[in-house]
Amino acid sequence: MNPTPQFIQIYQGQAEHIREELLSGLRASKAHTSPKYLYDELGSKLFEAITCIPEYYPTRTEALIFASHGHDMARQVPKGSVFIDLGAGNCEKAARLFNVFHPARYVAVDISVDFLKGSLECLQRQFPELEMAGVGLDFSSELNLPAGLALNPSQPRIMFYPGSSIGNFTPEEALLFLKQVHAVCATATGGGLLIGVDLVKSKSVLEAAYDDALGVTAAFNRNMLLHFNTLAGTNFQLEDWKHIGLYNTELNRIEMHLEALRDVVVTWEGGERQFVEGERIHTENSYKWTLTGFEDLLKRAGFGACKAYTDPEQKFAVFWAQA
Ligand code: AVJ
Repeated sequence: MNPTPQFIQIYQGQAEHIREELLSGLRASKAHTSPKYLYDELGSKLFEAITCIPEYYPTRTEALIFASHGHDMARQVPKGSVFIDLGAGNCEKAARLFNVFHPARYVAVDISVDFLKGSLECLQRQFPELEMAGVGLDFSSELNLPAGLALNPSQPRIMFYPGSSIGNFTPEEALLFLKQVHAVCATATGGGLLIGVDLVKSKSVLEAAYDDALGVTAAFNRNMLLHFNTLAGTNFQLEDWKHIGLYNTELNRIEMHLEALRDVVVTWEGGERQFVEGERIHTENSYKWTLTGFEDLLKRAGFGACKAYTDPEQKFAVFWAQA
C-alpha cells in the first residue's frame, strides 16, 4: 500500500533563470516564448477544458484509438513494466490504461508541479496497490530522470507520450528528444515508446481546433500573459492582446501568437518592450506529421519495429515503437 506517492520535485522554478529566459524571448525582434509557460495551474485547467471542446479532436480521437486498439497494443508491450508518463497532467490517460497494460509501477512527470501533485495523490487513492512516483521536471530541453527514482534495470520501461505534445518540437528537436527517450527505454527488457501524433489534415479543420468558437483556446493562450506577469513581473494587460491560431501549410504546423491590438509598452523591473499595433508574440508551434514521416523519425531516433494505430479518418495516430 502506498497511501501517498513518492514525489521528487526538480522543477521548482529556478526563478531567476526562468525570468531571464522569458524576458530574452520578449526582447527579441520577433518576440517569442516557450509553450511550456502555457501551463501554470489555471493554464493546465484551461487545457483540460480545450480537450472537451467540440472542435479540438485530438484528445477524443486518441482516446478512441486506445479504446479500440488498447488490447492489441497491450499484446506488444511487456508485462510488469514501469510506465513513465511524460507530461502526465491530470494523469487520466495513463489511468485508463492501467487495467489494459497492468504496469508494476507508474512514474508521472510534468512541469506543472502542483497540478501534478494533486492529480497523482487522487490517483494513488484509486489504485492503492500500484507503486507511484511523481516528478516535477521540465524535460523540454533535456530528459534527465532523477536518480532518486531508482529505476530497476530489469524492469521493462514503457515511455508514454500521448496527446501529440511531440508537435511542440521542431522536427530537428523532436529527433533529439526521441533519441533521449530511446536511451531511457533501451534496456535489454523489451521496452518501448507509446506516442500520440497529430496527422496532417485540412487547414480548416486544424484552424477550428486551435481557434474554437467558444474562445477557450484564446483564453488558454492569453492566460500566458498573466503567467508572465507572475514569473517576470511584467505588466501585460489582457485587453491589449488577441489570440491568433493559424496553420502554416509550408511547415505543417499550427502557430499560436498573441497579437497587440494597439501600440503597447510592456515594462518590468529593469526593462521595457514596445510593441506596435499588429505585432505578435509567437507562443506555440504544433507540428503535424504524416504516418510515414513519423515512422521515419522513430527509426532515425533508434527505435526498432513500429506499429501505427489510427482512427478510421486518419486524423490522429498512436505509435508503439519497440526500443
Ligand atoms: C498539448 C501540445 C498537444 O498542440 O494540440 C492545444 C496544446 N495548444 N490547443 C496541441 C494546445 C492549443 C496541445 N498539446
